[in-house]
Amino acid sequence: MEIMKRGALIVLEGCDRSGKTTQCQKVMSWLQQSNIESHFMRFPERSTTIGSLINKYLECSAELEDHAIHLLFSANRWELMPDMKKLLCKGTNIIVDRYSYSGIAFSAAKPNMDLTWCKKSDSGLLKPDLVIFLDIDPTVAQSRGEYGVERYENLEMQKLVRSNYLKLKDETWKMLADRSKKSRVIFAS
Ligand code: FDM
Repeated sequence: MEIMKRGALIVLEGCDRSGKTTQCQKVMSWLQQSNIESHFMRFPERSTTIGSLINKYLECSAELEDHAIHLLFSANRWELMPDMKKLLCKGTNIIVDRYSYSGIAFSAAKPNMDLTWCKKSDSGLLKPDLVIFLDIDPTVAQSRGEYGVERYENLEMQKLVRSNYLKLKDETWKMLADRSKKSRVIFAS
């Protein structure tokens, strides 16, 4: 009997414009070139009904109470859990651009939002095997292209988000510091 090895759940986290999407693409292309079964996901996943409401909120075309939008971000992860479980069980690795840490770090950066409360709705989600945090000085991120288009892209918010991430990190996180003011290449082929 062939025993199927479970896939790995690898999460990339960081402030806005920290380079997560670029690095996810590099990891994905390396995995594909190496014939390692892998799937890319991102949160929020804006294509679902919940995701489209989140998208409107981020684009500032809808207003939602802070706890309500927090719970929608969380629900967006829960609705994708069955698909993620299936992929992992058949041995596919999943590379995820943002996960529950974004949910907590961003919501808890708002006034009157409590970090402990923000953790609760994600309790029980699949636990990542690896979290890679791309650390960037928020003032450097601010100088990157298209900054300021969406709701949370302002310096005050991003500084609070970064400090929340630092509260959430544990010894298992891989911290990658930004060493250049330009885009970094950490997974160059
Ligand atoms: N964001 C993302 C949250 O506030 N909560 C969440 O749970 C998640 C997953 O949405 F500003 C925020 C973080 C960021 C925005 O932007 C999504 P990108 O460019 O799609 O990562």
